[in-house]
Amino acid sequence: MTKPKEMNALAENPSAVEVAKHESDHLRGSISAGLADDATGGLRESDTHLLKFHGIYQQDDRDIRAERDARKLEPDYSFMIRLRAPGGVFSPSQWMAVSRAAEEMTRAGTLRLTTRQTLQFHGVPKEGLRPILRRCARALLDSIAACGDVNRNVMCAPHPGKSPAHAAAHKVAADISARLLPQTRAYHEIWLGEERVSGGPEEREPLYGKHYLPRKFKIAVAIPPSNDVDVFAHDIGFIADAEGGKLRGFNVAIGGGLGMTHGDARTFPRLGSVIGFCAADKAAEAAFHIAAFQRDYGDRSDRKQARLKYTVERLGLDFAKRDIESRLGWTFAEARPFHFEGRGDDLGWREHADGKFALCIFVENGRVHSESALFAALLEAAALDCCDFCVTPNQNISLANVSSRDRRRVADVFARRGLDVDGAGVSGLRENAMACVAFPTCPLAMAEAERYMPSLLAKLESALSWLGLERDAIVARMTGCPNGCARPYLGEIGLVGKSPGRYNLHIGASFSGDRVSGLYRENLDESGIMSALVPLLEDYAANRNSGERFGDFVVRTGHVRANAGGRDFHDQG
Ligand code: SRM
Ligand code: SF4
Repeated sequence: MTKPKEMNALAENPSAVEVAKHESDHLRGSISAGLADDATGGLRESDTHLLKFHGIYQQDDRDIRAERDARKLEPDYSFMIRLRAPGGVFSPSQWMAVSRAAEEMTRAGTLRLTTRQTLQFHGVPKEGLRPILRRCARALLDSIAACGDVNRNVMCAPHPGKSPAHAAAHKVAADISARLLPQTRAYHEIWLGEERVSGGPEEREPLYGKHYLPRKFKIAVAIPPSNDVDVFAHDIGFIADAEGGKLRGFNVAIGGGLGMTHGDARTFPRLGSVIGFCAADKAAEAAFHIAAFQRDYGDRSDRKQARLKYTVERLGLDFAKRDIESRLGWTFAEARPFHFEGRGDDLGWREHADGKFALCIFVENGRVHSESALFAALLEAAALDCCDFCVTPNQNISLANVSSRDRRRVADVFARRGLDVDGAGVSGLRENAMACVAFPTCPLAMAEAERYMPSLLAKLESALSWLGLERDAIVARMTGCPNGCARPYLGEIGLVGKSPGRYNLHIGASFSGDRVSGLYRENLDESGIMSALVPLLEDYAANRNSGERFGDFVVRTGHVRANAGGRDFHDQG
């Protein structure tokens, strides 16, 4: 049997992040001292690694980086905070709190709905971190473990009121989130002013130990036939068996993940592999022990090989399954059949099983500016105190749990501002599109995404309209680098940034998210993207079979081969 790697790798050749964790006193490091240092707007590098475990990223405004550098000024530092919200649900008072915080306490003045169903604040100055986190805490919100080498925000098919199975699945997502939450009080001490008990018992992390996980860890809960959470993109995907509306349990998929590096064939997107079925009340325990397997066997010297997907590829799925089962003391049952149909949101009003209503509103790339009519309308709807705010995995917002009596009041808030809430004016392409943040805040961006995609879509929409495809749903995703934050390798069209204005074009993922795309053309500028895509769309309009999706069409007609991801991802043969 292979020996657990954790301490070996630490002793041999630990990465800088492993060293930072090792010396951090359970994620405290010297963050508090750094916050008190007003000679710089940033923090020490080792602390910036630890900060992520608190849901915070140090960033700088990349639009003005070169200019500041030329003037010998330090980068224009500020911080991004990512909240933790299992299943993406915020109460009306929480929505009001985060909206006001975004408006009053951030330089960006925006709320950013993320692809993993939570909210980010951008542009928080160093001295504003404690005040904003305290304001969130008063609204019973925190950013613990929203980032870092721990289990992140747990996604769940929105939203609890949709059916009894959704309610039960959200409870499971909340249980998983609680069970895998770090136990250290570092967050409470640093940000909320909790006193450390001196001479108390030694702090213990039953799952994470002193070194936490080798890398980020992500979990999603899907309820077929919708795969809106993109369940195969996660370290663990729970696929509900909810036939007849009752949650019976989950097929469990492990080892999914999308991030890769241009030019490094050792890195690749991989779809999660189903290892069996477990009862609903065993899901949190299963998640705990799958994470423990990754804790013990994940690579701690090379962060590019440290995700569970590489551990599974290196040790084999059978080994992983057996090891996890021996930790659990029980075995997974045989996987049950399941079927996914799509990943989009139902925009507009929908009535749900409990007789309540939900209004799902399109938010382009998840960005809500505080000066926009949408921001004001959402705030006013929150003040009515009659709906929950659910962030969807497509970066949209659903106002859920609305009684028939309150439906008119909520609708009026948007109608008065002339806002299109049923998505009638949004093309099928745009409705199913996502772009990651990229410039100006993301330090890893190589090209624009969120700021560029709307205008590229407008050009593609002109082509779609003369081809009669403007209402066709096509899943298109863009990222500013190959890390995959808007899940581009699961787009029927995926554009992945290479350098400013240049993108790799991937095509051929399935509409339901169970097949990744293949690389079709490299290093394209806008005219290259149009010249590559428009003929494909023309071919699709003229020659598709009845009901055939764009991703399936380009595979069937041989424009790209069906790609299973994993080690074969780069094999274009
Ligand atoms: Fe991501 C890093 C934004 C979902 C894969 N991601 C980042 C950072 C924090 C850049 C950094 O490390 O400094 C980006 C911050 C940009 C900014 O200014 O806000 C960032 N990721 C995002 C968000 C906000 C994109 C969005 O447009 O919504 C998403 C936040 C999700 C959340 O609420 O937790 C986001 N990131 C994803 C996803 C999609 C998913 O999980 O479903 C992926 C691909 C799936 C996966 O994990 O494999 C993803 N992000 C990455 C990676 C590559 C990880 C890897 O295994 O190689 C990085 C870079 C890293 O970890 O080294 C990264
Ligand atoms: Fe940044 Fe790359 Fe993620 Fe986009 S995909 S947010 S550019 S890390």
